[in-house]
Amino acid sequence: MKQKRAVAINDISCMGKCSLTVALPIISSLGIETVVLPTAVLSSHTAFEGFTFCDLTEEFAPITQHWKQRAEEFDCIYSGYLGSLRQIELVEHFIRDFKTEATTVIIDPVLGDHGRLYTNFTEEFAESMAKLCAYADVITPNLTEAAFLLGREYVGEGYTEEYVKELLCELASLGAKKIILTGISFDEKRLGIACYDAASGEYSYYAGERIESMFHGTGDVWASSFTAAYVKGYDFAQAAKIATDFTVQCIKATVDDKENHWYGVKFENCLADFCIKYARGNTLSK
Ligand code: PXL
Repeated sequence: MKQKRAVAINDISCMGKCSLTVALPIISSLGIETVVLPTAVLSSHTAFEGFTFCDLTEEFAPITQHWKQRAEEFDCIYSGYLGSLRQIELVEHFIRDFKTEATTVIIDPVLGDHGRLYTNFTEEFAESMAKLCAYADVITPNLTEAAFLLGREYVGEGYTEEYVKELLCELASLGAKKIILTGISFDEKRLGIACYDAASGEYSYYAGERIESMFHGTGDVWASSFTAAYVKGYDFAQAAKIATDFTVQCIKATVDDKENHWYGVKFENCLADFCIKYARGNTLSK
């Protein structure tokens, strides 16, 4: 019987626990084959000083042509950090070439956090990412990314649920079918996600415990565990809840050791639990 298979399009930050070094173990842990399409190799993620960056854009076409010749298929295309405008274009081509009726496209429009774009990103890049979102079944921006995707002012706190619903509707107008806004908080104790299904108009909010500590890579941990659970067959809102609970657990496993571990969470210590809780059930291709 066929195993479910996802392709993760993201960078390899050799050190720092984000992008592919997080996506590969987390998605694989639920029994899903995880094919990788690396967009760049960095010595570490960009929050480390002095990181190196080797762009892999030129590898994109030969790798994907090889897969195309072999008529490879994917149950899920999951894209994250993209290094250039050209790469956004190539991901668009990739989706056009490989998406079938059975393929779920999940785009995490990685752009920034805390109201600021990550190093090397521009507003033009954000505009292009907004166009890519039209190809997605699910997008998973945080509030910073939502603001840049929509060309709106960033509001990081003191917002209302009405404001969040307005953002979700505007994000849906970019063309994605389902939207999840991450890092949403309506009180000091809880932090969570707001989900919107454009077809049904259904809205839901789920929050976990808010831990007053910031770690890099938690967006990737969230998006990877969401992808794993969604491909596994959990529904949209269930998968979003699973990812939220897992991310909170990973932060809790790290918070006592923040001095040594500022660069990423100790998700490895939580993987066995994730696997035991969610790996059973439907892993077979449609
Ligand atoms: O976690 C998002 C991310 C992915 N890849 C690289 C990054 C970051 C965030 O800083 O620098 C290279």
